[in-house]
Amino acid sequence: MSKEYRVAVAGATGAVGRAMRSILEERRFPVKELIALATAKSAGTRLEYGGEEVICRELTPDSFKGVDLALFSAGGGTSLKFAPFAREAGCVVVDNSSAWRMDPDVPLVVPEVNPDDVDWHKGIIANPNCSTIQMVVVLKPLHDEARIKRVVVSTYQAVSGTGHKAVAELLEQTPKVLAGEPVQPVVYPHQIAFNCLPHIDVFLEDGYTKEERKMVDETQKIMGDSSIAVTATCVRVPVQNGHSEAVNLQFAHPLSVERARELLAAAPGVKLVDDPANKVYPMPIDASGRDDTYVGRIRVDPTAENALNLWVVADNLRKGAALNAVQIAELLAERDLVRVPR
Ligand code: L14
Repeated sequence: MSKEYRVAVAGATGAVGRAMRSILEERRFPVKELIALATAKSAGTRLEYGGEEVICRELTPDSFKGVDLALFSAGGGTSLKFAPFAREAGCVVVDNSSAWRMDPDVPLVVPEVNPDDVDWHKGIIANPNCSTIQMVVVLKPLHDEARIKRVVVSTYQAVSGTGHKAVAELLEQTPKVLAGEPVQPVVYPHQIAFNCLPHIDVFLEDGYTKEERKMVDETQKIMGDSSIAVTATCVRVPVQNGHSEAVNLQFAHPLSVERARELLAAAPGVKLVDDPANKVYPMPIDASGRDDTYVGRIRVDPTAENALNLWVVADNLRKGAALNAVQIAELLAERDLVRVPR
């Protein structure tokens, strides 16, 4: 008999929380009981799991008694405050916020890249940033072959990453702008319909945004190589779901386009979609709702030695968040690590 677990989802009513519930179901994670947790405001919300009604409860310090595993996606402040209560109660946390990612005692895991980092968890495992996850699944096989020295990435990020309210804001602004009516931005600082905002998360002292900083720090931590230089520009675009990235890579050793395609075609979690002659390349409308990370437009950058350009697209709510978190949970279950080491 394989084990079954009591699994909590904290932030159950959010965009990622909803995806976590459906992905646990889809992948038949061994859930004995699903506990839906959210803020007091959402407590009482009727949700469904495995064909049965689940009533959302308020997240409190006592929420984790008898719970084996908690998937958190309720914002950094909530994770900082409540993950320690979970761990105290013997409940392992997979946290989707940025709160714990760079803590040296917390593994930061993308199962296709650094699965063995789950082995040293102390009760909390962090799920990386959406833009970082889809980039590193593509970088990993190329790095193993030709060693990446430098990454220059620009992102084209969908509004769903910010949550339901941001999706609604894009959908509401679009017909208004078409009708020539004024729009009132609420979630974003500026109009998002028919626009691009080079601003995701907060600005830091050095002029970069925190989203850009996360891509640098998290890439090095996940790849286990702080010699990889990364520089990022993160941009919000009026796409509903699915992040895209233009990635420029410089390698220590030569890597042909043909060999890169071969490596990526064989890489776990990656699908090569690269047939420009037939107008075939990855797009967010195709990646949305899917699990793989799509890569195409692979070509030589003739302006530097051993350099390639490519284009990466994935569903930011799935591989960028909920799916990766559930894959971490699966790794923990496989390795019998759904317990807090004492
Ligand atoms: O997990 O798209 O660090 O507004 C923070 C920004 C998640 C996406 C994170 C967005 C991100 C979010």
